[in-house]
Amino acid sequence: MTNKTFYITTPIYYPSGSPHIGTCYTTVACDSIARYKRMQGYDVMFLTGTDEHGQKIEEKARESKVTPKQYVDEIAKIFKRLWKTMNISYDRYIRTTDDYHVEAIQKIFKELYDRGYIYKGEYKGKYCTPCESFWTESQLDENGCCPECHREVTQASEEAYFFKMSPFAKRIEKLLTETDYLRPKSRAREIVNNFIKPGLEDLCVSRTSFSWGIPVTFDTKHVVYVWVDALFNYCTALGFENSRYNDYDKYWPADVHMVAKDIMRFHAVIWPAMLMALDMPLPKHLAVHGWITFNGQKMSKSMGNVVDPFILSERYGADAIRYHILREMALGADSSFSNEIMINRINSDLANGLGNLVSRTVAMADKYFGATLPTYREAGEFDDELIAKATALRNKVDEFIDNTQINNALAEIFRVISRANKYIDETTPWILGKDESKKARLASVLYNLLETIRITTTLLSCFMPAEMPKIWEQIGASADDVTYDAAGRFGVLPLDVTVHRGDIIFPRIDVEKEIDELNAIIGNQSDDTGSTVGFEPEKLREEITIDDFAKADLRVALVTKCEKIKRSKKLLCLQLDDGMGGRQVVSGIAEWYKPEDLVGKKVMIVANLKPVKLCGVESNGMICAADMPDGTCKVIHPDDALPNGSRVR
Ligand code: ME8
Repeated sequence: MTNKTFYITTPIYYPSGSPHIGTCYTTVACDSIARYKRMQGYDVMFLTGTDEHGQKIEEKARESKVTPKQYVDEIAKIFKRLWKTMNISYDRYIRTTDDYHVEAIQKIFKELYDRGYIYKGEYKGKYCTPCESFWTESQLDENGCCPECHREVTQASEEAYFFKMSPFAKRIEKLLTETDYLRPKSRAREIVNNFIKPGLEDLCVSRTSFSWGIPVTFDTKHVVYVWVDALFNYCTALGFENSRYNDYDKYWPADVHMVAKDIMRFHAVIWPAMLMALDMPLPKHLAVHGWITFNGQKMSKSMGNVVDPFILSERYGADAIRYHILREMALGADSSFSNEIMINRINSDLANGLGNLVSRTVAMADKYFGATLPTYREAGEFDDELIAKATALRNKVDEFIDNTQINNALAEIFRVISRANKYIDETTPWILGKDESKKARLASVLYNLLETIRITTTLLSCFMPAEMPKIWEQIGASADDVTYDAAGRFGVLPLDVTVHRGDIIFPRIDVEKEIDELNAIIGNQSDDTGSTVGFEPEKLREEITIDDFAKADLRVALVTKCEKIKRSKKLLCLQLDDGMGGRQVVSGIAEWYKPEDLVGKKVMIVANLKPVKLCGVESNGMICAADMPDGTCKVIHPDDALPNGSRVR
């Protein structure tokens, strides 16, 4: 371990709504960079967490008839489960309700007050509760709504403390325009023109109209504005103004804060201003990425276009999902998500590109040399170019990572993978294999391919940590062969390396069949996701007539047999006596029910749903179930006296 440190942070997430594939982007991106830096020998601190105070959370908890603390406790669990599913290697997880953070924020607020940067006044203006943002009349959109999320704002008028922004305007403008703090640079001009040039307004930093926040110690009817509470998490999690940790001197200032564009303003203007007020060093970089969009809108649960990361990673593996979102998003720009683009990307890059390269190379080494390469060699045409590209790759990837350009790093690695596949076509090992006198040449070709696989997969292991070790096993690479140092050299594997044929790493997906199955799941979300965040009753759907309802044929049925579907952790296959000769239904409830829990029980089914195949098993209808506050769900059991097949009206 060197004494070089590297500190990277994600935003801390609001515990509201279901996490979706967009939610995962920042954390997956930070995780990949953290893993890369660890591989380079840095002492890394990778921080994530949940932002648990504020009016929005107080309101949600009230609607759900639980305390705010009960509400956030449940949702923090869901985030931790999500990060486990996505293989996120965070070093520390902060919850802003943690005692040490609360204590530190109180000291920080008091210090800002004592330094004269916070004063008492009256706030009059508009407040967007979903965004926890104050707006002036002139900042509202053309409909008088929040300029960020375009939802309604409320009139707020209350005694409040304010933070003086104007003393820092000049320094912030310099930070944004003359340094490499904000990436990409194009966004810096946007901030300067929209917020700094018109004159920085003082920021309202306390609220009195609700209580779910950190009390101001010297005026306890006020709670600290949630963004002040939230931004300082990056320091309190290291032990700043608290005794829980002792890492502030070691890791601060942060090397990279990564955030999406909607919270750029807070991190580009308000955050540096508050640090300046406390004479603290500023973070080195703020990397701002765009949104993952769906049908042109920011993906979010309330817009009804969520794509569930739990379902997707169960179907394709977390590595494939990580790869897809990282590869699609260029820093600063939005990236549009669709299941079809994702599946095509997995097929072209992971199945046809990388997977194929590995399986062809290992199969040929096995076939022509009984798995162990001989030590004789014969160099030939095309070798130099492949070797040069593979050897130069690591330094190029280093540069992209240092500039937070993950998509470019991946594109560069996959260029070398494509080059290796082309090398197979150029050198035609299957022809060399037929001729005893060409064995030395064949051994060279296969060795060069194995080396290229070793280098590319070593680098890729930071982005796709689950699958690469399986490839190393197949190509006979030991732990010493897949280090950062070894990724910069060609010729590391022993000359007489032994390969081990194994499973296909990224199997090809049948696009049409897969899309059908995904569509069935989308129409059936509450059954299959297992990730619906509780406490937030779904909004009522659009009104329908009695005739619309009559189209759905709901029936009572008895479960006669039930078993798990082998390829899925979530699906159960149920045989039902439906009073009409029987039927088979597949349901996404395996996480919550053992097959024996359901046999002999009555259930309610949607009987006239178009049949679909889920994980290759035919499903004729749907079992009705309802969401639980903790994100699980429960099957609805009708009265035992009801005959099988009776209609539910
Ligand atoms: O803003 N595309 O929390 P948050 C890409 N608590 N990234 C997305 C995304 C999408 N569709 N949706 C969410 C907050 N994100 C505050 C932060 S930090 C001191 C306080 C990502 O849960 C993106 O990184 O609303 C965004 O910045 C983050 O989720 C947090 O959003």
